[in-house]
Amino acid sequence: MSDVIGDRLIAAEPTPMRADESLDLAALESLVEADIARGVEGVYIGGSTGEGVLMSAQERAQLAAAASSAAAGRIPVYVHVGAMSTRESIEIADAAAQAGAAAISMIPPLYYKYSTDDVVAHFRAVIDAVDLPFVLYNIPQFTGRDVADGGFESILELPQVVGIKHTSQNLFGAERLMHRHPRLALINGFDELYLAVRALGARAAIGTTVGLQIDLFRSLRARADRGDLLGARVVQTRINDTVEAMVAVGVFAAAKYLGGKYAGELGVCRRPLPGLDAEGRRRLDAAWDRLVENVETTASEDASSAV
Ligand code: MN9
Repeated sequence: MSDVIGDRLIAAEPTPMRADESLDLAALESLVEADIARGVEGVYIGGSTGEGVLMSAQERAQLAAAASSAAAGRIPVYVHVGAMSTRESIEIADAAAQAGAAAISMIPPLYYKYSTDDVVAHFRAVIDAVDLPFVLYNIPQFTGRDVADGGFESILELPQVVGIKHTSQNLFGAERLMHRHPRLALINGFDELYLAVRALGARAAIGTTVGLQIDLFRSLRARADRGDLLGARVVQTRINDTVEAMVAVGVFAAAKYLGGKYAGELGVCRRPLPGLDAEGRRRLDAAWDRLVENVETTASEDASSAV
C-alpha cells in the first residue's frame, strides 16, 4: 500500500466563495486549520466537492497554494487537476507541484466522447509532466466512464500512480481493482460506503463529509479494526443520516453550510450548482443537531468499551 495515501481520512474540501462567487482563500485557510484541529488526516482540494471544474486554472493554482500554506506540512494536500483540456490540467498540476502538494488526482476528461486511448493519453501526459504521485479519480456518475471496466491498465501500472479514488457504488468493481492492482491504494469515495469498501480491503477515504463527521469516521475505523463489525455498522448508520440530509438538499451547498457551523462562513457554490433554500437550511440545522448528538453518543460508547 502506498505511503502517500496510507489509511488516512481525507476531507474533500469545499471551496469557500463570497456572495459574488469569487474565491475566499482566507476562509479556505481557516477551514483547513479547523479540520486539522478536529483530526482530519489529509485534504483533497478542487475535486467534486471543491468545484474545481467550475474554476479557472489560475484560481485552482491559488487554491492549491492557499491550502498548502495552511496545512504547512502537518497533513498532506492532494490537488485535483482534472480539467477540460490536457494543457490546462498540466498547468494546474505544475502549480500543485510548486505549492508542495503530496499528490495530484484527476478525473477522465469531460464532454466529448473520447476513446479509451484518448483518455489514456490525457492521463499519461499529465503524469509525465510533473514529478508527483498520481491518484486516478473514478467517478462514473459524472464522467460516464468506469475505470473498473478496464482499459486503463497501462496507466495503473505506472510507478507514479499510487491509488484510485473510487467514488462508485460498484463494489464488485472495487474488489476487482484491488485484486488486479494490489500495489495501489483503493480510496473510498462515497462516505456512505466507507465500511463496505473497507470490508473489501480498502483503507483510506476521501469524502465530502469526512471533515464534518471526522469523529464518526475515526470511530468507525477503530471499531472495524478491532473486529467490532456491529459497532462499526452503527456508526456507518449515523454517518449516513448526515449524508442523506445533505444529498436531499444538494450535497455541495450543504457541505458549505454545515462547514460554516465549525469553520466560519464558507459562502455559496458557483452557479450553475444550486444554492440552498430556507427549507434546506432548516433540514441541515436539524441534521447538524443530530450529528452533534451522534458524536457524543459514539464517544461515550467508545469510552465505555475501552474500559
Ligand atoms: O467524492 C463525494 N462524491 C461526490 C466524494 O461528490 C459525488 C462523496 O463524498 C459524496 O458527496 C458523499 C455523498 O454521496 O458520499
